[in-house]
Amino acid sequence: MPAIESAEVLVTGAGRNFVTLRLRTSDGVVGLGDATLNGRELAVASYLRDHVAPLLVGRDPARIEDTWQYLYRGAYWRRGPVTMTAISAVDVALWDIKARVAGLPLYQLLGGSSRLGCRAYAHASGRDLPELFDSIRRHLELGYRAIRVQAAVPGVEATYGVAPGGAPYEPATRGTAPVESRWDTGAYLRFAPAMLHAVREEFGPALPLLHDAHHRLSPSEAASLARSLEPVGLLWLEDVTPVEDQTALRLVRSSSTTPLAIGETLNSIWDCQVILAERLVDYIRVSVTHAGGITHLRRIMALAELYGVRAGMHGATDISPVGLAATLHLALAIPNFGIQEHMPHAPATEDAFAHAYTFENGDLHPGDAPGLGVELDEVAAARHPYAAAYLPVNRLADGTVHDW
Ligand code: CS2
Ligand code: MG
Repeated sequence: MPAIESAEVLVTGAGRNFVTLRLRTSDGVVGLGDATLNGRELAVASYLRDHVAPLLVGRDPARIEDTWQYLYRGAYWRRGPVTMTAISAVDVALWDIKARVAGLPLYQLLGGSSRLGCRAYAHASGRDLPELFDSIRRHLELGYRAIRVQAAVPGVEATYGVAPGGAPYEPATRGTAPVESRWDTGAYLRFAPAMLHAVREEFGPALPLLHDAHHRLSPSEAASLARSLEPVGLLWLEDVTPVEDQTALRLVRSSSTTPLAIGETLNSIWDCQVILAERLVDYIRVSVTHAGGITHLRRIMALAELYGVRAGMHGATDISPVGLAATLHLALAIPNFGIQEHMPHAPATEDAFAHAYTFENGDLHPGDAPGLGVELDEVAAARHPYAAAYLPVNRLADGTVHDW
C-alpha cells in the first residue's frame, strides 16, 4: 500500500502571497492543495507544518474521508478559517493524488461533467461612471457574459472593489500594517442605486449584473437597498450584512425579491445551515479553499441543492490557481452550479502555477489533465518571496472600526 511520504508547505509571493501544500506518496505521486488565507497566510502555514504534516506522513493517501474526519474531529477545536483552510489543502491534495492515480481529471471522480463549461463573471469598476462603462465594455470584449459592477462613492476615499485607474483590483497591500479606509454608509446608499440604474440603462436589460456590498449594512439598510435595486434586475446582490449573523438576512429576504448571495468567508456547513435551510439566499459563495476542500464543499452544495440554492463560488485572486482548479472541477460536476467568480491572476502567478483550466467565451473549464491539472514551478515561485500583506481596516468618520 502506498503511503504519504512527505508533506511540504510552500509559501510564495508570486503575484501576491500564496501558501501551497504539496503531498508526495511513496510511489511518487504528487498532489497540491491551496492553503492561502489572505492576510493571515503564515498562520495556516504553521498549522500545516507544525501540527498536520507530521500526522500525514505514513497515512494511506486513498483514505480521503477518514483523513478529513481525523483532522476535523481529531483536533477537538473545530471550524474557523485557519483550521478549515489547512484541512482544505490536505483534502484537495488527496483528491489530486486520487485522480492522478486514476489517470482522470478530478471532475470525473465527482460524477462527471454536468455542463459544457462554468459561466464566469468578471469584475468591472471605475472611479466614475465613464470609467466604469469603459471597464464593462473591456470585459465584454474579453468574452465575459456576466459582470460585477463597483464604483467609487463620491466623498468616500478608496471604495471597496474599485481598481486604481484600470490596474487589476487587489485589496491586500504589502506592508507591516493594514491600510485604513473611511466609510460612509449614507453616501453609499445615496449613490449605489443611481449607479446601478445608470449601468442597466446603458447596457440594456439582458446583461447579467452583480454587485457586492461587502458586509457593511444593517438589516434595514440592506433591505432598503435590495428593494430599491429591484428594477435593475441584478443577478445577485452580495454580502449585504456581516455574514456571521445568519438571521440578519431574514429581514432583507422578506422585504425584497432582489436575489442575494453570501458566504465567501464562511468555512463550514454549520456556518450556513440557517441561511440554506431558510432559503435566505439564492447563491452560496463558500470556497473549496476555505471551507474544508472538495469533501466538505460537496456536502454544503448538496444541502444547498435541497433548498434550491445554487453555487456562486468565491474566485478572487487570493484563491490560488490550485484552489481555482479545485473549484472548477466541483463546479463542472454538481447539479446546482450557478456562476463562478473570475479575477485573472497576475503574470507572476501564472508563471509559478501552470494550469489546464481555460477561459473561453465567458466560460471557465477545468480541462482534462489528470488530477487538478495544476503544476507548481518551484523555481518560478521562489523568484518572488513572501512579503507581509494585509486587507484594509475600515473606519467610520468618527474613527469607529466598521466592517470592511
Ligand atoms: C471579494 C473579495 O471577490 C469578492 O467578492 O469580496 O475581493 C474579497 O474581498 C477578498 O477575496 C478578500 O480576501
Ligand atoms: Mg465578495
